[in-house]
Amino acid sequence: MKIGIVCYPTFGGSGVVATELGLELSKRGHEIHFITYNQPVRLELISNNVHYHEVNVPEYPLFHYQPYELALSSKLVDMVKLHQIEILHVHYAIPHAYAAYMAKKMLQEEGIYVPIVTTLHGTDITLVGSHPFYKPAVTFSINKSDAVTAVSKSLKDDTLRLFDIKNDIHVVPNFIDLEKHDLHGFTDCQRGMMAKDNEKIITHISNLRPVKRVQDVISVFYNIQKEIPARLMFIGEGPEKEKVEQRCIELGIIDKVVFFGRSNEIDKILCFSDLFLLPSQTESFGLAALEAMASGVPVISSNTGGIPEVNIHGESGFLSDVGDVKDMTKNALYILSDKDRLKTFKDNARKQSLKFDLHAIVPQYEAIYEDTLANCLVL
Ligand code: GMT
Repeated sequence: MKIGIVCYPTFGGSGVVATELGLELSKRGHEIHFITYNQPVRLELISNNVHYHEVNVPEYPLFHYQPYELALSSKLVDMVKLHQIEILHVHYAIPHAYAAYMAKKMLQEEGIYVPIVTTLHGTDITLVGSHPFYKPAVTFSINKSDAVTAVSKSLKDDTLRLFDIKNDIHVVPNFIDLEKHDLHGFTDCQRGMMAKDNEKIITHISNLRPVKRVQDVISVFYNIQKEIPARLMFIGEGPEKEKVEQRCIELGIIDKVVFFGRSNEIDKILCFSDLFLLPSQTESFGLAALEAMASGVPVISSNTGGIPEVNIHGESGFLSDVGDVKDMTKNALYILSDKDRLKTFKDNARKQSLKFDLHAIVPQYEAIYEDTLANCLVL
């Protein structure tokens, strides 16, 4: 199949999922065309059947806001025609589903039919999409998609609760390339460079937005390091970064915290981690938690959204109410304070991640593409 993938090219989970999906589909013989405004961060390899087409939005003094949707729709029309793309898979509804629908209508005028699969990722439904400013356009573009998927059951339920949806929504969970996190094949785990032998390594990865509640990460870590020697690894950049640094200085723990910024070496950092913290306000899935678990790192998280579908309470880690720093601290210390217990939680975390093996999940997307194409031939 010739598949066009539209996504955000940034470090966010939706872009990561879209990129990993495209790369795996290309290995399975499909021709993949990424269409976005920058080369996706995890798209290191462009090959015979992986292509990248940049959407450019020229600046013009009249525009207070650059019309990205318009440029994207036009690019989609051009790329579908040039490369005979058969299906468009858009990740994150805003504005991708809307732009794809416009492209589809323009192409129909020329007798070309290209169906759209929309994958809902999280805040395109919860925090942003359901805002009255966007809701009518998001509802319309979900209903006009030829197939819709959500990355968790919780996100599907939220979508049906918040919008008037006429379409079926398929739950296709996020996935992980377990080989990349293969604990035995990994030889470059330089723990000694990051911490002393007696120190536990706690990790948090996110785009440091308010929804991630990074101040709770600091609070939990502060409590942990009062009881046992520990260091905190912070991966990611975002609007909360300065406040986080300032708080670490105020609490006198800045020398125990390492800020990696936007790192492409997530697997190396997770390799030497003992515990992962994800205290988010809302989280449709929690891809970062899955990546941690695949590296054998137990997760202390909030029990919001789709996280309970990923992190199993008392097995791969623990879940607490949003903002319950005390409970998160108690659970973290319970796991970290006993060597054998830590080993059990690490093994369980890895075992739980096996349920999200990309070899099991990617064929679900292929089946949706095939059904969607077959249905549109019937129409
Ligand atoms: O929705 C967002 O906040 C952005 C999005 C992203 O691009 O990072 O994150 C969402 O999609 C991820 C991939 O499906 C999920 O793992 C995240 O849980 C989800 N974020 C939220 O729901 C806050």
